[in-house]
Amino acid sequence: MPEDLTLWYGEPAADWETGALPIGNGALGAMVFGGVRRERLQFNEKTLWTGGPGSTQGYDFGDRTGPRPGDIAGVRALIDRDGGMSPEDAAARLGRPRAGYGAYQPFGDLWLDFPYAPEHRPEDYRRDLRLRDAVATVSYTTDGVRHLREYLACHPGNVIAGRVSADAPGRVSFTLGVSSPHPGHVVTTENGRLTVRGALADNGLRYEAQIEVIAEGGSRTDGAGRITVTGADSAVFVLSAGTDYAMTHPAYRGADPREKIIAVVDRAVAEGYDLLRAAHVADHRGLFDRVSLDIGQRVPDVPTDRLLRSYTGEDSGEGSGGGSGGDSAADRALEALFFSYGRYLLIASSREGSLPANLQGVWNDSTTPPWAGDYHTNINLQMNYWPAEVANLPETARPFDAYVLSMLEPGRRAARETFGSRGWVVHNETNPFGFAGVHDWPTAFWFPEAAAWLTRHLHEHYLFSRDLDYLRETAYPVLRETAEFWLDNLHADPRDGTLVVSPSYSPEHGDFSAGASMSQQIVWDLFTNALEAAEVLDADPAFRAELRSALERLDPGLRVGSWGQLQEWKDDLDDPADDHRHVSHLFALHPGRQIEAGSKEAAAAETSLLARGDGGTGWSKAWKISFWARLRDGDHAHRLLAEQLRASTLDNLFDTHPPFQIDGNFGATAGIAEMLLQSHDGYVDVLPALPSAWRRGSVSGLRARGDVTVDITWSYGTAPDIEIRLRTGTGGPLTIRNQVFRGAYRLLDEDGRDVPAEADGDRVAFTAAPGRTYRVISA
Ligand code: FUC
Repeated sequence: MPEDLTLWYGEPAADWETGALPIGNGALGAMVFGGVRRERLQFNEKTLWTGGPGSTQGYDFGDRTGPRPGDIAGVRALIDRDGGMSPEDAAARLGRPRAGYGAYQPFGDLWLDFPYAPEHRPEDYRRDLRLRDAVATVSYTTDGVRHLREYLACHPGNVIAGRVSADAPGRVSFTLGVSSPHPGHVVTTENGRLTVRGALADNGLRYEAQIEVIAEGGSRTDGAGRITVTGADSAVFVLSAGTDYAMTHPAYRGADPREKIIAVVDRAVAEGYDLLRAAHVADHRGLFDRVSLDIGQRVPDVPTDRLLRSYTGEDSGEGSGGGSGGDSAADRALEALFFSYGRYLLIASSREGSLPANLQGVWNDSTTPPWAGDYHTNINLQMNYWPAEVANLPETARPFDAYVLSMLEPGRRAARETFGSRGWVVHNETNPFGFAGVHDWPTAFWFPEAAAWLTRHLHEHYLFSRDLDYLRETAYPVLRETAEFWLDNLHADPRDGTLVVSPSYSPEHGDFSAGASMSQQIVWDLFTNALEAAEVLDADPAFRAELRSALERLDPGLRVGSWGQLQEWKDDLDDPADDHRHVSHLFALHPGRQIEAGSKEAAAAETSLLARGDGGTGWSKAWKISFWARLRDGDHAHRLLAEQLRASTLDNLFDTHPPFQIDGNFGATAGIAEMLLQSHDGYVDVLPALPSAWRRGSVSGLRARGDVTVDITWSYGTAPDIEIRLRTGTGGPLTIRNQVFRGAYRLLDEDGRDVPAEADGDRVAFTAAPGRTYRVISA
């Protein structure tokens, strides 16, 4: 396990978005600035939202005022007649202004003021974020004394904690205060504990944070809204925060947070910082350490902002370790760090017991964040969870499941009232208050396919884990219900009789039409997954028959157009000069599995991708890494990763849309995993898209569908040298693909015995026993 997975800087952060460093435990998050005279920790609690029930603007989940089944049929008829409809016209007919939708809110700021004179200059300043520990530190020397602060967000304890220390006794002095951007909040101080309490003006949501300061040696005094530590050897603070939000429809309110927060802070104080820290590091490493990646990196002794600025993405040649293009081993270090950072951020922003990671994970400093800091479901929320399974963090996706399940009830009502159908629906974007309706922004209000796209994640969890109870009890019921929505809503295209989605809108691009490729591909994916799940469970034969016949009539949404492109719409309308950031019609390539590498549709997808180019927003580049990986073009995938690092990554390695939007971090981590391991096509594809810049390396702990954990060590010199270790869970038939099977190799069991296998070109198939380790080595 490389120890050097650290982001570090030689100065305090000047800016929240680009410089401060994130810590989080899923529910709580903080951005650490690392100032010397004035430290700022801007903090969040993920349920602090305006909008929803009780909003002064009024709130109706988006459904009561939404379109009616008749409106939708009317638009469908017009599309049948005219072949399409402009987004403006569609929005005028189907959209409705939205009220009380709300936005994710910052909670407040913790300030630590240190009594240094203004002209004071610290020496040897450093702040960092150690990804393996999930601890942020700030250190500097002043008057010969080394000062150290560290901060962490502990999931087991549900607190943010910090420790301020010095290497000489009695040298720790500061005043801690708290501020909140929300009018009407009240701060009180008692026995070293600050309490911030209030209710949001918009919706009455109650919030509270408590921060206790404990000094070792010296003195602690309560002031008005602040606590001062003087002459201590060290001091610790613990903070917890919460709201009376509950993920329960329709009220979305639970108990006042106070009692829980008191208990949580009391417990943390009683436990003490050392135990808290140990529990935190153990908990974090239990997840983080499962995967490690070595792509030939050598971490140079330069701060991360400089590492980023000197990044070229180039491969300066075997063994040279540097060249005209820059230091390639340093480039590899940034890439490996970026991969691990995505895993770190997912652990920090998505843990059981809170909402899923939103557009900014859990970190937000604005009362009017971009896109409300919400759950966009036409790519963004899904992308957040792409790394969860393959990068061996399935626990982080449980908040996603809980959220999807919580959307069923409001989503059913929206399906019934607006579509007159079974199933459930959610569109382009949603909030924590069951918003299942539409708004009226023409290019981003209509996307009923979102529910199916969300549901595929539940099915994927089964594929990776082979957890039949989960499939039976959690995934399948949702798959079934989502499929029912589309069984009720598909429309026979009068042009050719195929079943199409109509009205259909390829996200944020072009006109409304019938049967846009992405719509069709998502429905294909949903029906195929639901059918597969029902077969595994041997459930619902009549439903299976219905799905099979619908799949036969379904327009598959895969058409090769006049310039060899994969068509985005049923009609051949694609413009080869168009570089729009959404490449939605490649859903079938990734995350879907309808397009197989090497097929004519894959070639068409490649033509489309080349035309769209290597630009785009942060998330767009991240998605393209996975597209190219699925096309097995490792160099092009790597080029997109390089584009993302060069032009869509901030100094704190946050992805930028712009502005900061976390989906690209997660999408890039998933894309890198996709370059190293794929398993969507019924076999474990080892190093399917290895770029030439990663000639030598190893990765361990990635997960493949079929409940398999994979470690790979490779070296491509004159002859490829590879070792693949597969650890099986449930076992069963297993097929592995890699170039090694074309040459001399051995497949061995744990005792070093050859395993009988069937070889076919670049694949071997064998039956794996449960809970065993198998090894493939090139001979
Ligand atoms: C989708 C994208 C935008 C942005 C927004 C949050 O609508 O098209 O680029 O990422 O989500």
